[in-house]
Formats: sequence, C-alpha cells, structure tokens
Amino acid sequence: MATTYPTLSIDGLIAELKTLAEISAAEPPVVTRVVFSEADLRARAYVKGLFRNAGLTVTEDAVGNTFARWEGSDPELSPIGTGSHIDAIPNAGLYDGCVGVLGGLEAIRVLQQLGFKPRRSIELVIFTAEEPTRFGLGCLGSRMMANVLTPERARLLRDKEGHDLEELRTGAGFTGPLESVVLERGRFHQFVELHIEQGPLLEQEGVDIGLVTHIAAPASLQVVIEGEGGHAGAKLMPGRKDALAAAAELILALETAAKSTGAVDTVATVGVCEVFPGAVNSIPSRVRLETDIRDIDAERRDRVIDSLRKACDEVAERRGVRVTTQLVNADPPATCDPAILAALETQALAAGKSYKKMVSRAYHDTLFMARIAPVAMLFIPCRGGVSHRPDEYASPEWIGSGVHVLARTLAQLSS
Ligand code: HGY
Ligand code: MN
Ligand code: MN
Repeated sequence: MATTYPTLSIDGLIAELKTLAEISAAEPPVVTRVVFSEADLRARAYVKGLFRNAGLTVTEDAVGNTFARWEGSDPELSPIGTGSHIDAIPNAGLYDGCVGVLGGLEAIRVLQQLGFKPRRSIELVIFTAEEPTRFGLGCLGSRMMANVLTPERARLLRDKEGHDLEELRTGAGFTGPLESVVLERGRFHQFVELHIEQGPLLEQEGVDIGLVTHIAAPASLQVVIEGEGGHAGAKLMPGRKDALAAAAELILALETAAKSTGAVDTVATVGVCEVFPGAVNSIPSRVRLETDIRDIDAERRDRVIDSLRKACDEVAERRGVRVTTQLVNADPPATCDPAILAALETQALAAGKSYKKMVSRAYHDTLFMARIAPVAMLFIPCRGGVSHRPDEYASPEWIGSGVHVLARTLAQLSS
C-alpha cells in the first residue's frame, strides 16, 4: 500500500456534486429530491453511471438500495461497506448524504489510481429514503436491511397522497419481494460512512475530521388534535374547540419538556403541522403534528415523549378536544466500533489531518447498519453548521480531507 497519496485533486468530485445538485425538483441552487420522485430516479441513473465508469458492479434491491462493488482478491470474504444517501428533503443543500456517496466513489477511484488491490471487496451503497419526507419515517432502506422495519410494516407505509410503498417502488422499477431486502449479520464485515457534520463544532474548532463515537437516538410521535370547526366570526369564544390553539399548547409543551431534561443533548421540534380546513375564516377543526425528539440517552428521550403524552391528555381534558398519538419510531442510539475508529484515527494521523471524537446528533443510515455490522462514521465540517438548507456548504479542502482519510481507511480495512 503506497504510503504517499497524490495531493488529492477533487475538482472532478466537486463537479459531480454540482451536477447531481442540478437534478432537483426545485430550481437550483435549491435541492429537493424525494425518494421515488422523478428527480430521485434521474439522480440514481446519473450516479450509477459514475459507478459503472469506475468499473464497479452495480446491483439494486427491491426498494432501490443500490450496491456498487469493487471485487476483492478474496471474494469469499464479506465486504467493507461505505456510502450514504442521495435523497434530499425539500429546500435542501447539495452536500447532505451526497458527500458520502460521491466521496466514497472518489475514495475508490483514488485507490484504483494508486494501483491498490483490496483483499476484501469494497461495496459503495446508496441507501433508499434516508430522509423521512415521503413516509414520515427516516432511513427506510437501511431500516429494512436491518429488519427493524419488517416487510409487513413496510407494506403499510403511505405518503400524504395515499400512495403506498408497493405502488411507489414498483412504479420506480424496483421489484422483487420486500423480504429480500433484509441482510444477515455478516453481509458486511464493517461499514463506515462519510458525512458532513450538520453542526458547527468542527469548523468552530478548526478540526478537519470528526470521528463519530455515538449516533443519537431519534424518535417521532404523530399527534392528531380534533376539535370543532365553525365560522371564525360567528362562533363566540366560550364555546370554541379550536384544534390549532390546542396544538399550539402542545408544541410549546414539547419544547419545554426537551429544555427541562437538564441535558443539552435532548432536542425536540414539531417539523410538520397540517391544519384542516386551512381557511382563514374557519376555526381549525383538525391538526396533525409530526414531532422529532432525540437524545443520545434513549431513556431521557423517552421521558420527553411521556411528558408530551401527558400534556396531550391534559389539553384534551381542559379544552374538550380529542387528542390521539401514534409512535412512528423510537430507535436506540448506536455505538461505533472501536476497531474502525482506531483505523480512522490511524489514517487521519497518517494523512496529517486533525480530528476529534464526537457524537452525531443527526441520524444516518449507519444507525441501522449498526444492527448488522460493526460501524463508524467520519464527519467533515460544514459552514456555520448549516444543513437542510440551500446554503449548506462544505469546502473542497474539507471534502478532500474526508475523502483522503476515507480512502486510507478503506485500504486498511480491506487489506
Ligand atoms: O434528520 C436527520 O437527522 C437526517 O439528516 N435525516
Ligand atoms: Mn438529512
Ligand atoms: Mn444525511
């Protein structure tokens, strides 16, 4: 294994990231690419073309998880995996997920140029639907690989227009039984994901690489509030059962619950608030909230969920509205593998990159890959910690450092 890497010219990678960003359901520079949408399928076709140009063997599973394999000299050995996602929430940027997919491809191309030959195959993965936009549940593809989302439960998923997974995935050309998506432990020997930090620490501290030790535990609770509608002018205040006013109390109750755990690691928000009928002169009769509640400590997170449920009962009683809740997901946190972290540390040092150990507050597909393989993640800085916005930005230097350390680490793990 050559010890000297060429100074990484990643102009090609930056150009590919920008080309991918233009494949969007929104006007550039805004990236919107919801799973199974026309933009998603065009993006997949573009990236699979890049994989094939690099001589990788490309396969897809029944929900569109995509595997690009660089065959190792000992194909009997289970592969080293890397990868991330290319779907993007509405009004997003171009780096979230894509740096891990195209950066993973660049790492492979660098190793190929160096004449490196992996003993263990290396498989680059595009996970289907890391973002929850379509079904309200994140990490659909990796959840199914780990059988955390069973085929039976997956078949029940519907988007806001009422389309179900079967219709959408087959319409996108992904066939085969959903049961075939489930991977056995051992299908991957190890898995490592490159991702932007989506937080401010690395940039603030001038550190090149984040070595992720734990991935926070995400949960989502759906809350539906049903009151009585009526004429906004004619119905007097004493008799009202205003569903949105009740929802407002619950949104603030959630914020208070998250702030009062005494830990900065507890976070919560209501990202979706649907109001019916949504007319200015009609008292809201039905509101649907989607909440996002996270912590690195699952029990502490679950106490916030319990507080929200108690607030639902209290507000329902006092306001005479009906409040129902449904737990969409409440996942445990993931602990990254010490051996892979040691390899990342060794290679960051060898590459002359500064690094720090840290927690991932965003969830990633690695959270579910952790159920079936030893995993780790490496972060690169992003400007101002901004993500899930069109002004999300990671510099070529930052991206180059991530690709450099990833390439070295893949070489070490696959040797
Ligand atoms: O929401 C998340 O943590 C991820 O970016 N989907
Ligand atoms: Mn994201
Ligand atoms: Mn992401």
